[in-house]
Amino acid sequence: MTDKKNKLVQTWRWYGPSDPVSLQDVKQAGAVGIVTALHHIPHGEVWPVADILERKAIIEASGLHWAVVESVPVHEAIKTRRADAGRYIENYKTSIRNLASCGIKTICYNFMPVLDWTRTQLDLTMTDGSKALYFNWIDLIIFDIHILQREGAAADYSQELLEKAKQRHAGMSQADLDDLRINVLMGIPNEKEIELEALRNSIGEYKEIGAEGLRSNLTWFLNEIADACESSGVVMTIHPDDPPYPILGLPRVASTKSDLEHILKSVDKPFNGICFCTGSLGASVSNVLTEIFEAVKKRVYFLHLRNVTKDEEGNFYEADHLGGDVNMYEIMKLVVAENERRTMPIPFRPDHGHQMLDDLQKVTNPGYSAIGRLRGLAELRGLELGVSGNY
Ligand code: CS2
Ligand code: MN
Repeated sequence: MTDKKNKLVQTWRWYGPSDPVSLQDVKQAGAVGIVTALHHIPHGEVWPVADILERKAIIEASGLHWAVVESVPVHEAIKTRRADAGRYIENYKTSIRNLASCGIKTICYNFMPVLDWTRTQLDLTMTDGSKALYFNWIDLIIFDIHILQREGAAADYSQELLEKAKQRHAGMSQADLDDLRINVLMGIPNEKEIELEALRNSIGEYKEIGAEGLRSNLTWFLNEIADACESSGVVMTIHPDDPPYPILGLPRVASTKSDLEHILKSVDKPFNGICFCTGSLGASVSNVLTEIFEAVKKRVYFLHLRNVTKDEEGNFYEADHLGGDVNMYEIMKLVVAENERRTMPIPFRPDHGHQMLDDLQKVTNPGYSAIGRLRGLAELRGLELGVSGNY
């Protein structure tokens, strides 16, 4: 008998056969698990077993395994609990069972209204010449007021920020504004982009629902899928809001320690878990990540380890994995300790990375180029080994 301790499972997000990063690249980066989704299935429709098996076979033919599904998107009808939400719940449950029948049992999802992560710039140049994703409040205000033209938007911002936005806007060309629109609306690669008009309508809908309404819709969703998850052994991991505060008048329910504790308590069953994303949670000036991890760790089934650097205004850019405001060493110590007491080791991925080296000349998915993530994964792997001594 050996008493070998668990190591974290090193994973990599792969967007499927159309991803410019190949499975062989992933192997060379040293990952063993794949995080992927069937992006060709429209949101809300059932994921057929045949499609799941096909994707699984491609992954396994490369000597990798499908570790986590990110994401099975939660349809807007469920988040807003529209009259036809029941149909989408049934479809979601079928997808859960289908995935489980193929042996894929960890699902990541988010409960952010309409938009997945939001950034105002996708190519902020770092001092070393690499490019990072960036969120800037002044640009968001310009988007909100001048591009989206959301009713009552100005009331959400301080006079000081509004004045700065006014000045910056005065110096912007139409091309600058077009870029800003594209950047803000851009999200996860392979996912359909939302039109401004549709976004405006959704914002109106969520205004009625509010944070409390959204919270209870999440509880309802989790209760509805509980049986499907428990009977098939699937765990659900909610990804935190990114950024972790309300934007564009949209409510947020997964941004803070108390949000996450509330989610776990609201449906207090092991299947109801968390994707602990240090980059998303770390973008808030008030989140203390080590405290959040300690509070929710028993139900963390998936980790996104990435870093951010913030300024006093709350703007942030995505920093090197071991270089930003999140003390990754402190986090890793807690993660390693938790992972060692698990029966099943926890999968993690480097989440995003900088566009750098040869990738600067390539067309890449923002945040998802190969080399920056390879660097991130390598640093995190070394950090884990250094912390655990588990060679
Ligand atoms: C991801 C998330 O690319 C990313 O930042 O970490 O946006 C994640 O894919 C979804 O929110 C999960 O549903
Ligand atoms: Mn993440």
